Amino acid sequence: SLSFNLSHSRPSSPVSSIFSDSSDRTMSSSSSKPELTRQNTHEVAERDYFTENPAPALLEKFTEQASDFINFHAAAGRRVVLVTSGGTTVPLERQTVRFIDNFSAGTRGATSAEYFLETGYAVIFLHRQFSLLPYSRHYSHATDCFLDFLHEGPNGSVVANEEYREKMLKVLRQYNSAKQKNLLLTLPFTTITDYLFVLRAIAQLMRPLGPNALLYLAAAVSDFFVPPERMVEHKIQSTNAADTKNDSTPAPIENAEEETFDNFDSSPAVPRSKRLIVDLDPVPKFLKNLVDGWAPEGMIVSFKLETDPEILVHKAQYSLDRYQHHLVIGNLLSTRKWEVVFVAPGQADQWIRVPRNRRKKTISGIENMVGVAASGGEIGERPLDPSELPEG
Ligand code: PAZ
Repeated sequence: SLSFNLSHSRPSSPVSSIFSDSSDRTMSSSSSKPELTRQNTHEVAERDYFTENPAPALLEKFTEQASDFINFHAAAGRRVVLVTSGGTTVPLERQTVRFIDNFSAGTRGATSAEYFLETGYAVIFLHRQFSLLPYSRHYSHATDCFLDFLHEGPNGSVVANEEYREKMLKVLRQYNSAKQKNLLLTLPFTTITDYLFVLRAIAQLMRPLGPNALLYLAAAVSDFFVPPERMVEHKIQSTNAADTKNDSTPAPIENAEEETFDNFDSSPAVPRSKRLIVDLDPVPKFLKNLVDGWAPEGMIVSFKLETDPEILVHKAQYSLDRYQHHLVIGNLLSTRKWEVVFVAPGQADQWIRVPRNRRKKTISGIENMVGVAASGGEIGERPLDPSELPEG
């Protein structure tokens, strides 16, 4: 079994480690209280982001639901985990036709939520709308249509097919038990801004839980977005046909040779006027605000996804140093279903992987991974070699 000790008290964050890069020093050079200035920078970013961007329509309702849920479990002395799951979208228009998205299906989050429930946690599942949910995930996004699990029984009833019955009954019982005991609250988000508003509200509500609060941040959160002042109201047009709607004279036909070209490409095949150039700002990094302000006593576990094995551990370590939380779980896009690396303060990195004989290329690979991390599995000091992975 795994021996990975996570101390609940966070490492202290000395000023020297807060000011770890030169840009931070520049920001603080005029202040006699540098740590306050750094703190203010995060507070200002938070204030600006949450005043300039629109709150989701259901924020109040979600806050009320989460508050009731947390109070209910706090009264019972139960531990509560906030699991975030799935990808956030970045809308390109206010009346959104197009948006940028990412690959995450919510497998890690939905699977982990089931394991947390099994261990006695109450779970707030903050997930991308229509991504995988605990329990229903076994059927909703399966390769076959969920109707393939069923057939018509006597007297107009619907019956599970024999071969699925045992597992379905088990999953159904677990699901009903979680529901009856009010142990699972599911709240959806779509955009990056919706996500951040609800995350902040719930993290702040969890504050009174102290060390009984766990924040498990598995959502794939966009690093870039279109700020509100640059977002157009209507669908972005690909021609100038709409310009002529109140005008009887036809729009001039563009002569590609007369166009000015942008500097992204020295010999572009398509003129700039016909391209869609998307200009994104960085999303402020709110992990510092979360760790220091929103839920300072909670245990905070973040995930780090990379595609380049050379930088994964370094980036996980960097995140830990910068935000001073409890654990970063690193994973690579290509191997995330079979192994992760745990990076925690003062401990050697641990690669935890599904044993070779269970490393099947299936949609539920993450099931194995989360189960292994919860109950034991292969532990290593280095990432898997590609030859050790299932084919395909
Ligand atoms: O949702 P999924 O199971 O397809 O993928 C899980 C994951 C890779 C999004 C998650 O393990 C993760 O690394 N989340 C953090 C991503 C990041 O912002 O770096």
